[in-house]
Amino acid sequence: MKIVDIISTQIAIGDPPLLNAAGLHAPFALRIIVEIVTDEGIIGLSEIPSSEKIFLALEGLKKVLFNQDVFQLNNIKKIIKQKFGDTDDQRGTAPWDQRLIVHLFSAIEVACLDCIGKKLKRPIVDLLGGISREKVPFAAYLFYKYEGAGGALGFGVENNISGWLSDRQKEAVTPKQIVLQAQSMCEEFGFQSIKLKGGAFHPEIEFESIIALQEAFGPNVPLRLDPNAIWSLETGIKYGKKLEGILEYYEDPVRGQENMALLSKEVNIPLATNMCTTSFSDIPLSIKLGSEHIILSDHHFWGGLRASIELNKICQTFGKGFSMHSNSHLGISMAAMTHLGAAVPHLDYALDTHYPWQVDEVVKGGKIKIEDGFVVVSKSPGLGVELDRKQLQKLHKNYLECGLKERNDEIEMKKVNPEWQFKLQRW
Ligand code: GKR
Ligand code: MG
Repeated sequence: MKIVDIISTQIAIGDPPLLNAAGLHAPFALRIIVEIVTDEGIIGLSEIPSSEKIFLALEGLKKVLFNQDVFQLNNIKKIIKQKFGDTDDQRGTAPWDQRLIVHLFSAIEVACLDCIGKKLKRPIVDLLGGISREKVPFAAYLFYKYEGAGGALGFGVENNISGWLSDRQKEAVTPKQIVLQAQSMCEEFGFQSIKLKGGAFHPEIEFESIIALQEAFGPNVPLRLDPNAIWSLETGIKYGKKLEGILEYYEDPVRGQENMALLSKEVNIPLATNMCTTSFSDIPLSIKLGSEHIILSDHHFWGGLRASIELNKICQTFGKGFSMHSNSHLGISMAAMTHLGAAVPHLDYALDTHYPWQVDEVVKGGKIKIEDGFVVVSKSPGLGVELDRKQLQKLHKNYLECGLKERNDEIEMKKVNPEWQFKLQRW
C-alpha cells in the first residue's frame, strides 16, 4: 500500500487560560491533523502539536515519501532521517517538547499504522503486540487557571451550561478552588488519580493545594504534583520532605538529570519526568545517576507508538515505572494514546490527558468517552476514529483567524502582566 499524498491541516482548538511555569495558555492550542492518502484509497490519520517548523517539514515529506509502502516503517524512518538529519534539535526549556524529528516520526508512523490497521481490519493495539488491558486508566489533570473558557470567548464565559462544562470556566487560584475543580472533573469523568500542574504559584500555595486535595479525597486517591522544573534543589527538597507519604509521584520538581538524582537521594517519593529524561539518548545517564523512577512517555515526543513500546520495555528492564505525558489535544491523539496504553505490558499508573479541557473535536461522533476514569480501547480497524471534515474546516478557519503560529505561554502571560518573565528557576 503506497503513499500518494500527505495532507497536513493546521487547526486551532479552544483552550482555557491555564497557568504553568512557562506562563499562560493562549485561547487556542495549535495542532496539525495529518492524513496519509494511499493508492488503495485508504486514508490514515494522526494528530501532533503544531508549529510552522513542523508544518513546513511535513510539507517537505510529501515528495520524499511519495510511493513509499506504509508497511515499511523502518525505511520511512530512514528517509525522514536522510532529509532532516540523524540527530534531533534540543527539546528546549519549556514544559513541552519542541524537537522536529520525533514529531515527524510520530505523525507519519501513527498515520501509517492507521492505514495498516484499516487494511488488515485490525485495531492499532493489535499491531503493537495486542491487548494488555481492555480499558486504559487516565488521571484528572488540574490546573491553576484564570476565569474563562478559551476559544472564541478568550477570557469570556459561556452561560446556560452546567456541570464540568461550566465549572471548567471558573477561576482556580487558591487551594479551595483547586479542590472544587477536582471534584467537578472527577464527578464528570470518574478519575481515580489526580495530578496538579504546579510551577505557577509560590510552592507553599501548591503544597497547600495538595494537602487540601488529600483532605477532600482521602488517602486512597493517588496525587501528583508537577512544577515543571521551576524549583531550586533546595525548594524541591524542602517541599518533597513535606510531601513524603502524600504524593504518588513528584514530577519534575527540579531541572535536569543531575538535580533530579540529587533530589532523589534526599526525598522519599518516586520522581517522574517528562523534562529530564526525554529521549533514548538520555537513558544511559538516567540509569547511571538514578535521576527518576518513572518516565512519562508521549508518542508525539518519543517518535511514535512503536518507539514508546520500546521505551516501556526499557523502563521495565531497569526497574522504572512508565506513565504518560500529555498536552492540549483532540480525539485522534486520544485514540492513539489509548491504543498505546492498552498495549504496553508494563503500566502501574493512570495516564495524563488534557482532554477534559478541550470542548472542540475533530472526530465523528464527538468526544471520546471517559468513564470511571477509563477509556475503552476501540476494536475498530486502525485508530478507530473517523475525521469529521466539517469540524476540520471549522478548526482550520480558527487557525487562520486566530493569528497564532506557535505556542508561546510567556507572550500570553505578558498580555495579563507585562512585567512577567519566564525563568529557568523561580522558587
Ligand atoms: O499544558 O501547560 C501545560 C503543561 O504544562 C504541558 O505543556 C506540559 O508539557 O503537561 C505537561 C507536563 O506534564 O509537563
Ligand atoms: Mg510534566
